[in-house]
Parts: sequence; structure tokens; C-alpha cells
Amino acid sequence: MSKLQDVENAVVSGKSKLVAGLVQEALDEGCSAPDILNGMINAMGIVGERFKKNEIFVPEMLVAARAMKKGVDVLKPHLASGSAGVCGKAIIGTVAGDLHDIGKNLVAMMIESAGFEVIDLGVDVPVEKFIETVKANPDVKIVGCSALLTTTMPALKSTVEALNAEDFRSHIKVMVGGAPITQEFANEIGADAYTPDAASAAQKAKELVA
Ligand code: B1M
Repeated sequence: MSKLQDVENAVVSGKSKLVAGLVQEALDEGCSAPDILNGMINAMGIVGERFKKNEIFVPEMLVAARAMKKGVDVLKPHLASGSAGVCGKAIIGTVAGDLHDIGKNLVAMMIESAGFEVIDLGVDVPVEKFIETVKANPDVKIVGCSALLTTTMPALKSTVEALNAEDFRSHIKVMVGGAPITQEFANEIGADAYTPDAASAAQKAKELVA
């Protein structure tokens, strides 16, 4: 079995102690960091499908997420290459009520790699926290909001609407993303950009400040 498949299987079964070593072995064997990352993203898709079919439950999703994080830690130096800060500051967070952070962390990592200094507000971020962080950092250029649940799409909407109502809005660009988010939804709530994945988020962030 290929090393990539081993990594994917270890993430699916939540073997966090094995994943870091397997990722390193895959790198040593010449697998590219983006390929390994895509393998782990696929693995989370499999986990999600199993959860949907009631074959596994929240604890299993949690251990798979932990395992993926261990793998991403090993990949990080191979994915992030830019000099942080040359493009300015970006704030990123997962909206209120939502605890999913793997995708948000990948977006933060790729945006940092694209040359931004990233202020990561974490998960379950209330609207007020986004706003006060922009006010405390007047040089912020991008605010990125992530939402992974259909039930937190309204929180994404209210976050973007609250940002849109602020005086600083003309100086910042608002980016949104996450599995249930679409371009149509982004347009509807008044975001400047939607991107489907972390690599395109980094590319778009650079375009928005160019
Ligand atoms: Co949750 N969960 N979860 N979960 N979970 C999903 C999202 C789900 C699709 C699973 C399923 O049913 N198939 C489902 C949502 C269904 C829906 O809303 N329609 C779901 C559910 C229901 C839940 C709970 C409600 C379960 C429960 O308690 N009964 C609960 C909610 C908790 C809460 O948030 N309040 C819950 C909890 C959890 C865990 C905590 C156990 C864990 C998260 C751990 C963590 O993140 N630290 C978890 C996990 C792991 C998942 C799945 C399996 C994997 C998510 C993930 O990390 N994917 C997920 C199923 C799935 O995604 N197929 C699922 C990998 C990641 C790289 O992808 O996050 O999509 P993603 O990010 C991508 C893009 O979306 C994009 O770029 C990223 C990288 O390419 N992107 C952006 C993301 N943010 C962006 C921002 C941008 C631009 C792009 O600009 C700013």
C-alpha cells in the first residue's frame, strides 16, 4: 500500500501517534506536501460520510481531526514559504457557534505563506471580537470568516453584515469560506470574496490587496 494511503487511513482511524511519522515517511519518499495534504483532506471527507451514515460518532470525528492536525504540523514548513507580513495584516476566525478549525487553520497557514501577518481569532468567534480586533489593528487589510455548519451560516451572515456597517469597511476586504458556503451566499451577505479552498483563499487575498 502506498505511503499516501497509509497517511489517509491513519487519519480516518484517528491514529494521531502514527500520523506525524507517516507524513514524514511520505515526504522522505518524495510525495509532495500538497498531495499529502489533499490525502488528509480526503480522509476527513471519508470521516464526514461515515458520521452522516451513523457509522461513527462525534468522538471519532474528534480523534480524526486531532490526527490530521498532527500531520499538518509536519507539513507546515513544506507548505508555508512566504515572508509573513509583506502583504499586510489579515484577521481570520471561525464564526460564533462553530468549532471547526482545520479548514480555517489551513487558510490561515496559506495566507501567511502568501505574505500576510495573520491574527487568528480561533473558533466560535463572536461578531464583536472581529470588530474590536479590526479597530485595534487599523492596518488590517483582510478579514476572513469561516463557517462549516449550515446552522452557522446565519452567524456568518450577521458577522459580515456587522463588518459592512462599520466605518472601517472601506479599508478592509472581507473573505468567506467553508464547506456549506457558496459564491451566491457570499454575494447575498455582502462579502468581497468567496473561495472554496485554502490555496485559492491565499491567491484571492493577494489579489484583493494588490
Ligand atoms: Co463536524 N460536521 N460537527 N466536527 N465535521 C461536519 C462539517 C459535517 C459535514 C459532517 C457530516 O454530517 N457529514 C456536519 C455538518 C452538516 C451540516 O451543517 N450540513 C458536521 C456536524 C453535524 C457537526 C456537529 C453538529 C455534530 C454533533 O455534535 N452532532 C458538531 C458541531 C460542533 C460545532 O461546531 N458547534 C460537529 C463537531 C465536529 C468535531 C468538533 C468533532 C470535529 C471538528 C474538529 C476541529 O475542527 N478541530 C468535526 C469534524 C472533524 C467534521 C468533518 C468530519 C471534517 C471537517 C474538516 O476538518 N474537514 C466534517 C465533514 C466534512 O467536512 N466532510 C464535519 C477538512 C477541512 C480541510 O475542510 O473545513 O471544509 P474544510 O475547509 C476547507 C474549505 O471549506 C475551505 O478551505 C479549507 C481547506 O481547503 N475553507 C475556507 C474553510 N474555511 C474557509 C475560509 C475561507 C476560504 C476557504 O476564507 C476566509
